[in-house]
Amino acid sequence: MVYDEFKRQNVGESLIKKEFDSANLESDSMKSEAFDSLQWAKEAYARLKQQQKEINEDNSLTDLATIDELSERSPISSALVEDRKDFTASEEELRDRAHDQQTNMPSDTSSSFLSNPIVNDNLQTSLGEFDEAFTWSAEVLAAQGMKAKDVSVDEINWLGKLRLGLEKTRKSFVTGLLDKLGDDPLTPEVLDELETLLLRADAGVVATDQVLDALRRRLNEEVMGSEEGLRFLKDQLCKVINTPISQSGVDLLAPTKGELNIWLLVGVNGVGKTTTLGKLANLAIRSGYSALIAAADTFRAAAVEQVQIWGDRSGVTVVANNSVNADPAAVVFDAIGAAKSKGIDLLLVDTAGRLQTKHNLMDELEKVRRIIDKLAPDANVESLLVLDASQGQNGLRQAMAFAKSAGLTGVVITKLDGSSRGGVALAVSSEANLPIRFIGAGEGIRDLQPFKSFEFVEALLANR
Ligand SMILES: Nc1nc2c(ncn2[C@@H]2O[C@H](COP(=O)(O)OP(=O)(O)O)[C@@H](O)[C@H]2O)c(=O)[nH]1
Ligand SMILES: [Mg+2]
Repeated sequence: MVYDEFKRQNVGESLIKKEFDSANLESDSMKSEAFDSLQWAKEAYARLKQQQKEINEDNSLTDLATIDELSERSPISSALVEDRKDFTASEEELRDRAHDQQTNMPSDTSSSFLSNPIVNDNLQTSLGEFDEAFTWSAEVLAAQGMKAKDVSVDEINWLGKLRLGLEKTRKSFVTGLLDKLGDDPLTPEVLDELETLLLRADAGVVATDQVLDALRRRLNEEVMGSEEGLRFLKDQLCKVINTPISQSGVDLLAPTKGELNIWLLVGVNGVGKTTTLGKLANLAIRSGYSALIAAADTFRAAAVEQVQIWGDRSGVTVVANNSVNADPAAVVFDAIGAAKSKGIDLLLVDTAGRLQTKHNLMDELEKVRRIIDKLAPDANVESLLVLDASQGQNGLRQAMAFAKSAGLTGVVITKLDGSSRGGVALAVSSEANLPIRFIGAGEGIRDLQPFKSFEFVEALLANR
């Protein structure tokens, strides 16, 4: 049984429904006297510790194992080896190629992972201490209705990472607000302050007005204590972010098994398209989907090499054309052919993002879209705009130029770690009216997760 990370399947449907039906439900369960979140956290920790122990015992064996032996033991490495044998080259050829690529790695890309053996990417992440970070993450998961027995180390670690990543936004935003608020009831002055803070965090005018209007209306009706005010604020933020997600009819975006799903990653240079594609390929393999990558950023030779390395890290085949300035649409053409003949679930398409020749770029994207529509009219096509959070609303405006050519269906926000403009998630939802699908908070292969507004808002407004 594979855990589907796109759907977060073990969590069950009730969780997602709850999040959408009423944002208040989570807080109710958190406040309920019968529910002891510390006890929940302890239970979850004890279970994970035990699980970790078993994995470590297993790993001490795998240290000595060859890749062939590994493939028998783990479904992920077996998919990796299968795919390689079947579709491209022999294990040895692949290693040689990976080695060549590593030595040719362009200096402007992250190379921190190059010293790691490929298989390491697929090992489970490790459990940290039972500390405040763990209990906070546990509380957020419990509040969404998750059972202590269903928690994974990945979910806990991700939430910790997200909270840490949003620290800069939080410091300039929430800390000021919480100081101002203290333990007193909400006042109109606090709301004025909140307005400034939201705008400064790049939440945009539309979302800020919407949230402030709701707060002012509520305040006219009754006095709100600080805790109640904060909960109401969180609910309003969730509401803004959830609007386009609910409208899309899809809570969490996942490929449909047994059908061809084509996801295009578009956006300006340097925002993290290729990195996101690499992380998505890994997420797909970890979740039991077959995947294929089309290296359709043909503008720079280094771009193809970069994609190839990401493909190798997850054992996903990359369709590329190494000739100078090859036609991206031709690469996509080949990739769709290969995906169809292999019955691939998810085809990920990397695209170019140079702005200097903006016009050509838009033509190029339109051409890619036409090829997809013609060759795979029944495919589930997603055109995901990749946005660098650290560029805030400026980045959003620039990126919206892609909307028409690429037929955008969703957004991936990257680099939430180290950005003070995390509020841009609100601008994306309210101004571009696009559902946020994934968020990236780091350069590692696991530093990308399906987006959940509740977790995002909890991390954004965490107390510390
Ligand atoms: N800190 C951080 N860096 C990221 C993230 N996503 C991508 N990057 C880095 O951003 C740089 C550009 O990424 P790349 O994927 O090549 O961008 P592209 O030009 O849009 O394909 C690389 O150095 C990545 O490692 C993220 O979530 N956090
Ligand atoms: Mg790229």
